[in-house]
Amino acid sequence: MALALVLVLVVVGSVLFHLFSPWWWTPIASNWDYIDHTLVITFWITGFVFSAVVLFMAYCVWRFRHREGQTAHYEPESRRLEWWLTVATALGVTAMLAPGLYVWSQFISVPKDATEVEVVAQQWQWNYRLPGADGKLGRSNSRLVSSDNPLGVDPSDPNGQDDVIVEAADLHLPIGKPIHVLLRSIDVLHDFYVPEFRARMDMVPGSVTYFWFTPTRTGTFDVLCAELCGTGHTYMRGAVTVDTQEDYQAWLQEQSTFAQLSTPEKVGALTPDADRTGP
Ligand SMILES: [Cu+2]
Repeated sequence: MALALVLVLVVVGSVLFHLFSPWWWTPIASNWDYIDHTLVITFWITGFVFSAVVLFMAYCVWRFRHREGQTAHYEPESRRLEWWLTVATALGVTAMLAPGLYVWSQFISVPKDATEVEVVAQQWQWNYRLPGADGKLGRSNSRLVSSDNPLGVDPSDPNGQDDVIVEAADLHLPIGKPIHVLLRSIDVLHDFYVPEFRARMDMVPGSVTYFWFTPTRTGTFDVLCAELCGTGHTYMRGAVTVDTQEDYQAWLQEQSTFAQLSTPEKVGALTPDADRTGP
């Protein structure tokens, strides 16, 4: 009897813990509320099944408790029960998988008007590259990586000359514009993760992975590496700031292009007549 009661309390306690838990997602800052919905659906299904199974166990412990003179029936098979359980399980698994597949197809279907932003990971820092005035990122190759060319931008590609290079510093993005995130690594596996964006993706040396999102809220958010990448993994932190359009432009003006970094005397002026000194 006590055991049945404990099982019931486990269910009640788990549900209450879920409802009153202080741990929940950080407030969302992107268009991916679909991802939150899929998690809620999974919570409902797994929560329902967990409660049903444990309550059924409690019921059995109570209903079929030891009684003098009572013996168990031997019933190795029940076709009806097997069918019923197979169909119910298949429906439950489908209900958990289908929303995820739907979200995934959206996650990798980049809108045509999205701006490309490249994230380049290395042990143990985050670098970024934004297309310059031409709106195009130049070719890159990790064989070209050097101290003067930390992201391995191909100097022979004219599209790359005006690319904005952000090395080991914070990324800024304008609010409300879709961003096509291209992910590269120049050494080992990393994973670009900003919890508020509800988006992350592994970065695989030798290939370019991608996803897209639209920032929906201004603020500064942590960038985490979500793939164990060596002894400095836990320190591989960064920040991305979502700005209003004006703040974003102001930040952009202070960044250096690939051409400027290659010819150090010109560093610091995106526009030739900018009335400022370089970083
Ligand atoms: Cu990493």
